[in-house]
Amino acid sequence: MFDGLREKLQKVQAGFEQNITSESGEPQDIPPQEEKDPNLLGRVRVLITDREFVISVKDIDEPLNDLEMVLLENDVALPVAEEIIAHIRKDLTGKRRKVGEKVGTIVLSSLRNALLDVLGEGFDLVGYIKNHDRPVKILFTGVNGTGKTTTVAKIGSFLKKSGFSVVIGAGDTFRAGAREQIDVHANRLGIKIIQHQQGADPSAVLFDAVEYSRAHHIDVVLADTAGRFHNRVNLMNQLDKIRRIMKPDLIVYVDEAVAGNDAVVRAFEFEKAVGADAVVLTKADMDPKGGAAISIAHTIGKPLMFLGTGQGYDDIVPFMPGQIVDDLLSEAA
Ligand SMILES: Nc1nc2c(ncn2[C@@H]2O[C@H](COP(=O)(O)OP(=O)(O)O)[C@@H](O)[C@H]2O)c(=O)[nH]1
Ligand SMILES: [Mg+2]
Repeated sequence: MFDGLREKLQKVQAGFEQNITSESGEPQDIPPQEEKDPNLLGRVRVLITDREFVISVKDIDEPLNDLEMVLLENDVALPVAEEIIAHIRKDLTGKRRKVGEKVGTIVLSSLRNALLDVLGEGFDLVGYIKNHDRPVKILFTGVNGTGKTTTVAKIGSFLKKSGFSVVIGAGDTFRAGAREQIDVHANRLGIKIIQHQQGADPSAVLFDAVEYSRAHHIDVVLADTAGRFHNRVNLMNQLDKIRRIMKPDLIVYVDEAVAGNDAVVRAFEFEKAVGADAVVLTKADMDPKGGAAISIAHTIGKPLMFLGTGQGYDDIVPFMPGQIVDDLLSEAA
């Protein structure tokens, strides 16, 4: 996951270290009168070891430019890349570095904080469900083929393993074969599914799924829907109707990490049009860049909840910003 970006970040870190180390030079000369007096030798040593380097703008300008290029080349949205750069510039400029203190440690911690700042806090779905009236109704939306249906199945499996009862509403009544696809997933996972005929009104299906869940004291309703683009008026109106009738507690926008900046732009448009409370990015396993994962929460102001990491039911991980950043900044592939 995000291997290309990880590799490039290593190089940028090395660039920072090299520049700061060489540009800062040696500590200033010892005052001559002290140097001549052998009795003062002890005191002078202390002065040297206590001396600090001050990191200046010119030490970091070039590696910061390199970092910005790396971020942009890896699909990080421009405003987000700029925010990261500004954060590090502010943090490092004028920073005092003691003789003997490693440049790498300072740079790493600054880069780490800058990334954490834009990644947000993630979304604890299990915690949310525990503190919420039942059933918790979760509506999944997004464009075609990004992995909504697979994500519904994965999250169903994840929630079942976390001890919750789950019902799936087969709200994609539009695409041929969609009902069968979700039906197969639900059966394999032993999850109850509510479905109507192909072509039926998805609002009616999802309303039934909610009613069923109420009657049977189910914890969570997962509502799959047909893919749609935000500029297709009819389909967006249909989504609006689903929202009014089903009254979801959470709207989850699903897109694929590999779509990079397109995913970020689409998420922004969906958020504006129908709202979104959280985001799932699928196919992170196929994404060497990581730009969408880094940019999406900051751009739309909604947390990233899960990353999809493969085609199996267990290939989904709750988005943990600290873990992602540690992973990105570690040397291990
Ligand atoms: N590699 C990979 N493939 C995924 C992931 N999530 C979904 N897919 C695949 O993407 C394709 C489309 O998924 P689907 O759930 O039908 O998308 P939908 O049209 O949005 O419902 C399927 O072949 C899935 O197996 C993921 O996290 N990683
Ligand atoms: Mg689907």
